[in-house]
Formats: sequence, C-alpha cells, structure tokens
Amino acid sequence: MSVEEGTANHGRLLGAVRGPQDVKRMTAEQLDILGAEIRDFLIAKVSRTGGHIGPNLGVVELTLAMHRVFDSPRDRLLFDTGHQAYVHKILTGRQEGFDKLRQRGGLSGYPSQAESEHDLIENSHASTALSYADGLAKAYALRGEKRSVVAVVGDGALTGGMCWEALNNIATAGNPLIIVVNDNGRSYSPTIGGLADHLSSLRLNPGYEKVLDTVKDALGNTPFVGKPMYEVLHAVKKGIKDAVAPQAMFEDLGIKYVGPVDGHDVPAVEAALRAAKNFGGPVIVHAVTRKGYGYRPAEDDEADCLHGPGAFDVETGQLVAAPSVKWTHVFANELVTIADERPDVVGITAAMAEPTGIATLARKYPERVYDVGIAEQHAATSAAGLAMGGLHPVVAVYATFLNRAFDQVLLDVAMHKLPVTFVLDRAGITGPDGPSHYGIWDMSVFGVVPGLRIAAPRDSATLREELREAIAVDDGPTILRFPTGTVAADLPAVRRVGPVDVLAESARTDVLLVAVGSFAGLGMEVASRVAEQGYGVTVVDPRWVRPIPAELVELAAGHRLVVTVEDGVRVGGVGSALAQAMRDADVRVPVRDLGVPAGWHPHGTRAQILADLGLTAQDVARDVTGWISGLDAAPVDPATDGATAQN
Ligand SMILES: Cc1ncc(C[n+]2csc(CCOP(=O)(O)OP(=O)(O)O)c2C)c(N)n1
Repeated sequence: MSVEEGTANHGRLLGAVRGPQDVKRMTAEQLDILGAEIRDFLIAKVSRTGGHIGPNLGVVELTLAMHRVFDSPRDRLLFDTGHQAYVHKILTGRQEGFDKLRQRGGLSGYPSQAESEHDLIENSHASTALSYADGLAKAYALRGEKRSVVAVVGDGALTGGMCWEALNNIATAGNPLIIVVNDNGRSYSPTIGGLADHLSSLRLNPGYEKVLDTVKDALGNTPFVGKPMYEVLHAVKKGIKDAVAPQAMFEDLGIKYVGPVDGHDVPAVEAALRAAKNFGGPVIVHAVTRKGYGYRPAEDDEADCLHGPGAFDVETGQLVAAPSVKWTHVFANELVTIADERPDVVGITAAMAEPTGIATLARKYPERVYDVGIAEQHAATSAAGLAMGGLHPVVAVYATFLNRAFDQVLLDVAMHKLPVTFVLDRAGITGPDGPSHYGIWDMSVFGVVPGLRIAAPRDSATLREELREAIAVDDGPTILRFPTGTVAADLPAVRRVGPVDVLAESARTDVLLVAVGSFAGLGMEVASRVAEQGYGVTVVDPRWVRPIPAELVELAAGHRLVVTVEDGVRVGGVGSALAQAMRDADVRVPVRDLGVPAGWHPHGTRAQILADLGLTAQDVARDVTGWISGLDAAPVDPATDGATAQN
C-alpha cells in the first residue's frame, strides 16, 4: 500500500511506513494522521507488553520531524538513555516487532544495533548521548565525511554531569552537531535543580509566549488533551519569578540556541531542525513537549506520566498485574521506621524517588530527602559530605546505576571511612530491560573497596534486619542489595553462626551450598534434590558477603565440597572471593562457583534468563550431584541419611 492510498484510510497510513523515506513524502495532513496512528499503535502494543509509554508518546512529532529533516542511517540519530526510541523503531521498519517488545527474542526496549542500522547507542544509562555525539562529530570532521549528528536528550538526562562535560567540549570543538533538548519538565517526576529552573525560565521569553499559543491551539484540535496541558505549562511559566536572559546559558557556552519550539508541531520542529542543520556548528534546539501526550491516563498520572509501567489497561492506565509486596516496599517502610528512631538518617535519590521507595521517606520527612537529579556520582560524594556533617545518608539507586559512581564510593566515601548506606534495588538479573539494566556487577565491582560491607538479604525479614545492621555501621560504607519484584517468603534460619544463617543441614556434611541473597530458596530446593541422591547438603545464607565472614570459611572447612550460587557475575563474585579467603586460610576444600557468566545477556523474563544461564534448582542440583559424586564419595542409602558414613 502506498502512502497515498493510506490517506484514504486513517488506520492504514502507519502500515505503509516501511522506512524513513515514506515519512519524508507525506503531507502535513498525512503527518497529523500518522501521529495519531502512532499513538494508537503505541498504546495498544505497550499496554500488552509494558514499556516506556509516557516518554514515547511525548516524542512522536519530534521523531517524525527528525526523520524528515535528516537521512538516517547516514545521518546519526542518537537517543539519550534510549527509552524514548520506540517511535524511531516504528519509523525504521520494526512495527511487527512490537508484539514481542521487551520479550525474549523480541524487540529490545532500547536502541539495538542488532535490530537495525538506524540504531547506534545501546546504553540505557542516561546522559551519555552528547558525549557520543561529540566523538562522532569529531570523527566525521577528521575523516571529511559530511554527515549530521543529532542527539535527543531529555531535561531529566541533562541533570547528569556527563552532559555538561560534553557541552563544554562540543562548544570548544565547534563541529556541526544538533542537540535536541526534549523538555517535558520531568524525569520520572518533575525534574529538579537549577537547570530545570533555568529551562523553565527560558519559557519566559517572547518566543515561548508564541509557543504557548501554538501549543494551546494544537491542543484544542487534539481529541485527548486540551486545556489542562496549556494550564500546566502556563502555571510553570507564571511561577518563575526571577527571569534570566533567555538562551544565555547555552549561548554563553558558545552553542547556538533555537527555540523554544512546540515539540508537538511537526512543521515547527522541522523548521528549527533545518535551521540547525544549515548552521554549520553546534546548535541546541529546545523543544517543549508533554510526557504522555495524547493519552489521558499518562498525562494525568502525577507520579511519572506512565514512564515505564508493566502491562496496563488501555481505558484506565491501571496495571494489569495484581499488586504484591515488593522488595522495594519492605525497604521503604523499614527505612521510615528507622528514620523515626534516628533523626540523623537521611535519604538520597538520583531522580528515582518512587521507583526506589525513597518517596515513602520523603512523604513523612520531606526535609530529610534529597533528589539530586540523574547524578549518581554526585549522590555518592554528596552523601560523603552529609556523613562528614554528622548524618547517615541512605542512597537508594538501582544496582546497575551505582557502577557509575565507583570512584566516588571508593575514594570519596570508603577512603574516608564514612558511614553511607547504598541500597541497591533491582540487583541481579532483572529481565525485560536487558543487558545494561542488569544489576550483576555490584558485588564484584564494589567487592574490591576496602572497608565496604555488602549485605544480600534473602527475604523481607532479613531485608529489614540487614538494613538496620547496615545503618548501624558507623565506620565505613555499606551496601544492601536485593532483586526486583515480589519479595520472597520468609525463610527462617535453623541457626546462626556469626553473621551466617544456616538454613538447612543434615548429618552428612558433603556439600556446603552458599546461596547468596535471593538464591536462598533455590538453595533449599537444590539441597533436597541432592539429598535424594544420598548426599548431605548444608545450605547457608552468608547475609554479609563482603568481607567474606570468617565463619563461612570455617564452615567450608567442615565439608567436602563448597558450591556458591549468586545473582551476580562470577568474575570477582562471592564465590571467587570465598575461594580466595579459603586459600588464604589454607582450607583445601574444592570450590565451584555458580553465577552469571561474563557477557551481555539479552532481555527476557528473569526466570527465562536464569534458566538460560543454568541457574535453576534443577540445573544446579545436577551440577552439584555431578561434582560431589566425582569426588569419589560412596553414595549412601538416603534412608539412613548417611549418619554412619561420614568420612
Ligand atoms: C544513569 C541513570 N540513572 C537513572 C536512570 C533511570 N532513568 C531512566 S529514564 C529517567 C528519566 C529521564 O528523564 P528525561 O531525560 O527527561 O526523559 P523523559 O523520560 O522525561 O522523556 C531515569 C531517571 C538511567 N536510565 N540512567
């Protein structure tokens, strides 16, 4: 079907788009229709799979304009963070893939080179696109290639320090490069900080008055939205008292500024992009958009404009999954209880107050919570300052994002022996967000930090307990790490040896199975399967995995084989650290360490990925049985539980 035929049938215009060239040929009227079809498509598909619906509804027109003005893939379109690239995927031949968005074997939720030549940056960590753009523009200049480089960056991502390091360099280099600031005033929640205020103040300039009018008109013609959006923008505008000279910030840096433009007006964005393209140096195009635009439940969602929900009901925007008690909730509630008792406890979030649970503390003690923006490095060192000032900061971030702040944790916090607790949510294999969102590096990376203690709770009781223990530490940093999803049922210990919980034991001490954190349940199942083969397994949860507890080494010495299983990379993981501690103590029991192999693991559900990696009870039991039987043990009759067969 051609684009022309598609005009006759509004529902079919999108179906005719096979690549950016089809969008280039469209009339303004067709583009309007296409925009509406894309929204319907996104809502229909993402409501079934879950995903970043709010951000993508906000960039429909922006992305259309980009693909009309530039020639991807020759011109490079870069999406900071990459969660807002669905429309780009739709326009670059990947509509069919949306049925399996973020599912195993299906489309990634982020740009992916394996999917398309139109994708470049796969990293889903924020605030990197301007640096990639700087490098690309330099490379094309040196190689004499005439290609445009366009980076889309949100006002949220602009709170990340890397953006400012990049801007500094981009301005100095002076290469042609276009930075589209997608300013919707929000990260998850409203973007905080001086920059956000400044962007708001830009809205005070006369040009912005025109944008407001245009947005008002456009909204009047759009079925789902209307007055409320105009009022919100207008309220923002009126709320800012201390206007600074519009554009000054960027132009002082030496970067041309175009805007603000109504980011939902394709011709307006196109005109700005064409001007920027022809300028021949670095240009910022400031586009004002609305997160969740055109879909009432997203626009009205005060928490995060449906930033990245699971599957949801199209009519209401409500999640389909039944609510359950998550690890995050247990942490959030216990933190408030501790904060009630300890006025020195304060919280820090890097633009993720709700997803990390810090918002619960903020609701009770707003003056004791700091949202620092998407600035994990700053969060760590600011926490160091808070600790130096006599407080105990709790920095709540997703495990994958603390990687950024390694040097800050190492030197700014640990070297100064400061009591800062880092709470790492979404640790381990997380699932649909794929490789860059897996929280599998923390135990290895931060395991090398002297004086840093790491706890991995197995259930809600140990989460609460270990959080208290962590916050009680006053001579150095602590990390508490737990996975995503519904918290595991409480698994009481048989006894405790030092910090180590013994979860199961038998008369026969063949195998010490060290089950780290959330793998405790798996450890119990493995033990009963291996017991069926006649071997005795002691299952322990070390609770504190760094430094390796001396008691764990002593327990290891009393067994014939040690097997560790952890939800993190094997390289430098708990298993390898335990083996080292055992060597140091001259304990010569063999150790087998199970965990996540080095590599980039694709997206899927957590269960699917763990199964792919052989981290199921069945697989681990088979491994353990094979290893222990290989040690030449004579299996015994399970009926006697090996009581007389000790050797
Ligand atoms: C380093 C890092 N920290 C946190 C996040 C989690 N995160 C994903 S999107 C987002 C908000 C981004 O806001 P913005 O750039 O304005 O884009 P929008 O979603 O509003 O379009 C955050 C905090 C991340 N991706 N990377």
